[in-house]
Order: sequence, then structure tokens, then C-alpha cells
Amino acid sequence: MAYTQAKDLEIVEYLLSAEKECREVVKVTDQYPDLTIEQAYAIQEKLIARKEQEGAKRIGIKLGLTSKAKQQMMGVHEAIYGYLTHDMLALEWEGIEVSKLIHPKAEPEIAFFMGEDLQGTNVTALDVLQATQYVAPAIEIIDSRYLNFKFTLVDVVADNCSSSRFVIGNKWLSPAGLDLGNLGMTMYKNGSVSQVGSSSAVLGHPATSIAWAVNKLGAEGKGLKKGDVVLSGAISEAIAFEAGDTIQVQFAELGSVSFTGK
Ligand code: OOG
Repeated sequence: MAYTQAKDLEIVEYLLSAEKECREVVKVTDQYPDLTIEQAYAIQEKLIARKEQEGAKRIGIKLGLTSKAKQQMMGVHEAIYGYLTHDMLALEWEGIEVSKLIHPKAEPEIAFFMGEDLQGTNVTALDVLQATQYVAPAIEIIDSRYLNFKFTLVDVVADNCSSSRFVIGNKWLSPAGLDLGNLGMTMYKNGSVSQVGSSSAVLGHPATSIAWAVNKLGAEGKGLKKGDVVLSGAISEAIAFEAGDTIQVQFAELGSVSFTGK
């Protein structure tokens, strides 16, 4: 079927009902193969606006497909961004209710807390670091609404980049004095090492990844606001978990963050 903008709200309801009812759906491009990335971002914006009508508050953004490995896996050359809303924030000590999710996976990330507004189209990694008040260890829980977690770049952008939940550790540090471009990371599942990596996997430096997103937003007249949280992109492969599993991510210098599926 040919895509027209008139379909946007139908696609938004399709994705939101999949999320609410915890069921996988066929990807959007199966029905609209001609959908473009720009149109997918417009759908994402309408999806978040719809959530705002239901009471959600935007609290920042997340980056996706920032590692070369993940880009190669998807056959793409570009990162993606989506929005974080207040109801995605999960608390370490409360656990993640797996029955409310479809097929969740955990990713190790570094969270940035903005100390200043940041907007523009020539923003550099240095600008990002100067506008950052704190960085903290984080785990993003992604939960694609699509069947078997399989999608194209266009599909995943429309689906707000698989965003679902995130957990932030309790050690927040100023980025000054940290070698954020090369922090070692180990992710454990139930006490066994599952993934190892370095923050350099995120486009060479997580602040480079955020600068990319700020410039993309800048081209649309949008930007980051003081107080926003930014998840800078996965450092390794995402790992699936179920109720009863404990995931822990340990960073050099930044400390650790964990949660248990319940
Ligand atoms: C897309 C989102 C991936 C990341 O950091 O790479 C992501 C997905 O794989 O579902 O958040």
C-alpha cells in the first residue's frame, strides 16, 4: 500500500496498542514499504505527542545504533534517536515487571544529565561535555514492538527506537576528569559475565554520539534542555532477560547499576 501522511495516526495507534497490550506486531514497512526515514521521525513525534496527551512528560532523548558493530548488523550507516518519557524511568531497587513488556533486552549505556540547554547544528563533543552536569552508569531496556525484534531503520525510528525503560545508577560524576571515551564496561547476567566492552564503541566517544543527535534535532529547530537526561547509546549487544534474572553493569570509575526482572 502507498503511504500517505493521513496514515500517521493509524500507525501511531497500531504501535501504541502493541505496547499497551504487550504483543508483537508486523513491522510498519510490510504495509508501507515506501515509508522514508523523515516520515518515520514525523510518526515518532506524533507517537510521543499522543503519549503526552495521556500524561507522559518528555525528559530527554536516547541514541540508538551508535556502535559500528550494530550499524553493520543492520546494514546502516546512521545512528537514530528517540524520546525518553518520565514513565520509562525504572528504579534499581524496584525491579522491572517483565509481564508488562513484550520481549525486553538490556543494554549498557552511559547517561548524561544536561546542566545547560544545548541547541545548534554545529555542536561538537566538547560542547556536549561542557553542557553536561553529570554522567552516570545506566541500563536501557529496549522492547521493540515488532515481531521477533526484526525491523528496518525506518520501522525502528517510527517505534521510538524500541524505547521502553531505563535504570540509572546512584553514582553521578562530573564528566571533567573522566576518560569517557574509553571506560571499560562489564555486563553480568545472574553473576556471570555476559558482555565486555568500552565506551569507545559508541561512535568513538559517547559525547560524539550526543553531538550527532543534537545537530539532527537542531536541523528541526529542536534541542536539549537543562535537566534533560540523554542515554548515549549501547556499548555492547543487548541481552534478553526474564523474570528472576539480575542484570548488572559495572563501569571503570563510574560504578555500577543493576536491576532484577520480576
Ligand atoms: C534499536 C535501538 C537500539 C542502541 O543503543 O543501539 C539502541 C534496537 O536494536 O531495538 O537503543
